Amino acid sequence: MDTEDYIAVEDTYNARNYEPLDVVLERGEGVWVWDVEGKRYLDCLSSYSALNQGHAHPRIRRAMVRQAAKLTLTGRAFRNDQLPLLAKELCELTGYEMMLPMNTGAEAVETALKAARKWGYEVKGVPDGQAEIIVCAGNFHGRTITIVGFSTEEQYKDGFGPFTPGFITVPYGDADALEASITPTTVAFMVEPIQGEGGVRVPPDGYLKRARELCDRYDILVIADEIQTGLGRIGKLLGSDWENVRPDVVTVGKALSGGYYPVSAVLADRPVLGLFSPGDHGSTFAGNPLGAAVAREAVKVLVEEGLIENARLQGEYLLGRLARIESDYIAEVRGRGLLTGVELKPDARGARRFAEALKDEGLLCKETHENVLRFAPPLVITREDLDWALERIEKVLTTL
Ligand code: IF1
Repeated sequence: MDTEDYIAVEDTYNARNYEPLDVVLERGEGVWVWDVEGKRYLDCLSSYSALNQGHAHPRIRRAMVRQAAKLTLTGRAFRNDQLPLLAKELCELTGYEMMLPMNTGAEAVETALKAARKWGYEVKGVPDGQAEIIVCAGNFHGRTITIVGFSTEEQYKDGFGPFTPGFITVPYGDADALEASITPTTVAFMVEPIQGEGGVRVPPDGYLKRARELCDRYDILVIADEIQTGLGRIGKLLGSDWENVRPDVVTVGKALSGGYYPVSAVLADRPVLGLFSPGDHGSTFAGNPLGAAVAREAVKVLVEEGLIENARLQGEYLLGRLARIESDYIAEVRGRGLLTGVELKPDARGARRFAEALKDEGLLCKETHENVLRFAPPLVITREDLDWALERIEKVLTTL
């Protein structure tokens, strides 16, 4: 079968909830992937930051194969020898007292929202059923009905109502608007250190610190959704580290998987996660030994191979080079670490055609919000590979 054959089969049997580029991949290694025709591409999406360690990292594969041969799933009715070690290692690395494992990012976010509401009722004393959580316009936190209910992207909501009450939306980056929206029943403020899908939007310096101060003053939990910005993506262990802000609750996912097996988690101290009693919450695969073994190795690789620092250094270089591209199409270059976006002017007629042209040049990236090209390669990328990518990005942005 060739590319067209695979596309025809997929489009016959698979729901069309994505519009992928017409490239059919069959192998990946590091920053490179190969399609079924044997053509090589540099992956500048990293599966939306789930491949920080690169494709098919050998250490993580060995950890997965070794555990797969021993014990893959027990159900949380019993204990296993991997989850305790993941919990300890993740808590020691991030400085939180407890973690609660889930599978996908959306599940970690839902868990964080449940924890915040429970804390609001049992600790803050908010009357039952009246908890409010403040979220940001332009957010992306997942695709469940509760989460899309507080999205400001109409398409994510269209046809899926009615939605969960108790969410207030404020403009991203505006601490005054945040303060104005706080009420006596506000229990949490959830924020992404950088809005990925929102178009790689970086908030004003000091925004997270101001939000932290406001939440301290009004006894409100700060939930940082680090599912995309965390685990090295923007050049720090957690995105909120850039402002030395310590959220009360952190969600992680994506790269916790090492690109092998979905693992997500909520991190917080005992006053929050200690509120869960047996039976309050759960999930069939959450905390399974296979995922825990993979996540342990995925985190070790991030730290031991210096990928967080590499993301910071290579990201500075990438942003600097992108900012110097002289193209009439470019409206703005923004981002941090290896989460970067190039916003195109309206007369560029949308980012998709540039992503298609870059594919033909051997570089895979994703357009977001019509006119932003997102460049987010695996954190293992070298300066040489980055130059290879930049040569093609510059060519397409100056000649299309
Ligand atoms: C899609 C992008 C979108 C996330 C943050 C939670 C989740 C995500 C900050 C949910 C997931 C993915 C989902 C995927 C495309 C991608 C994405 F921003 F990363 F590019 F959509 F906004 N918090 N983001 O970014 O995690 O349940 O997917 O494991 O849904 O199209 P998940």
